[in-house]
Amino acid sequence: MSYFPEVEKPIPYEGPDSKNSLAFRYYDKDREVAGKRMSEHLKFAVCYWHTMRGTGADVFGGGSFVRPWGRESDPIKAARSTMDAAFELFEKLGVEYYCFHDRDIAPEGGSVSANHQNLSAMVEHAARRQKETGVRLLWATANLFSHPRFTHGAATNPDPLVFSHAAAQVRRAMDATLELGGTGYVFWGGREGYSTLLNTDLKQEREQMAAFLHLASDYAKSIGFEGTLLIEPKPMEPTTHQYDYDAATTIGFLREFDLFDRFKLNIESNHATLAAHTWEHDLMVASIAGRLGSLDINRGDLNLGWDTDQFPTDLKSATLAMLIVLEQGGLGDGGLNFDAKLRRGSFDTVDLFHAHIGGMDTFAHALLVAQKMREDGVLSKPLAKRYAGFRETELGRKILARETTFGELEEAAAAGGEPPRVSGRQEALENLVNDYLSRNID
Ligand code: XUL
Ligand code: CO
Repeated sequence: MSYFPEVEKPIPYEGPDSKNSLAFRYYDKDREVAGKRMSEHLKFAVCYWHTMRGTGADVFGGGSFVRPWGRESDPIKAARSTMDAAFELFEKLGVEYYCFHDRDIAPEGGSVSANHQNLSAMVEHAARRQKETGVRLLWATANLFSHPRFTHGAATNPDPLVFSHAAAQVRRAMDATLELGGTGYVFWGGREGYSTLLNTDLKQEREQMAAFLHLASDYAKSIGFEGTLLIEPKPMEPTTHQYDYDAATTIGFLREFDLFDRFKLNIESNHATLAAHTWEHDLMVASIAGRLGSLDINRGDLNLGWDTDQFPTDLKSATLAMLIVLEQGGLGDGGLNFDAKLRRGSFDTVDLFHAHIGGMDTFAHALLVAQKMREDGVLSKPLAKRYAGFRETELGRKILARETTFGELEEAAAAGGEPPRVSGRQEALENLVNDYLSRNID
């Protein structure tokens, strides 16, 4: 049976002038860009939770989506039809990866062993579908936030028994990732934070979180998982304050608890904006520390203060992101996971296609613009010029090498006199970026 009869064949590439809403304008997977195929630069992953399990529910009302999958009363049968629909969607979209939480693909069983059994059954089903289609697992994760036992946190819960349940879940989710050939494993600390400091031992909760991450990384090593372990920062929601607030905070935490070499970061656009940063800010902070591993692509709404998880359509933001990704030589094991959901009013299954096509085209277009900007040195040339003093003068080199003293610098200041005033040319650079964004790319 087909779950998406409205899309008969895989979405074709038709070029920028196409008027077909079910075609790509920019995503031409085999096109070579900077020595790699577009699909290698852009390892898109469909996100199982929003795309397959999303209902359109919001805080004011229940689901508005009626899906032809997952309707069977037997939970495992429902999970199977959901997975069959998922793989049909992946193939028709031409997306080569997917991401899931354990509970997205397998239902709660009511006990540790029943949960494990359900997950194993669904991993077996997924392995079959992966083999048939060639679609691969980008990363998996454990849902440590929906079950009521995690109300006060998982690893940072005041009860060690809850900590143990979280460990049991992550253990099996890691086993599943390994079995399915996943190249990453993500930790998003949805409830690892507090709602009030009045009842929170902040010092201990951070220590618990570090202990959990050490245990998880040791376990990954013990089973021979060679993929990347990723932490996904977010400042708040559902907690008032989440410990992995943003890239800088998370990197500081990793250094403080001797975890720096074991984890990279998965940076989500809407999480960065919730932290009052631009996405490129958090990407840059992660990248310069050598810790940028993967991207969750979506966008927020500037008029709303929450995680709206809209599909990414902002070419400028995507281009600035791709500049950073290209500069660090790609994402390695990582990819671009659509952590994005349809609006409540977009309830047709074909809306899923429009949404993903738009997102893929946005990043494909962005990749082309970013590469062109790099070739032309649009930002790198003025940047090199702006900091030339630190590279090209004895004074600058000695400061960076920490081979000078305040005494010596006072002498340099007195001898050099008043420094020349140099404009930052912000507006000119903004205009240049706009110029590249609006050019025809061929
Ligand atoms: C929530 C969020 C998560 C993680 C995976 O805001 O982004 O879905 O990506 O747990
Ligand atoms: Co996310």
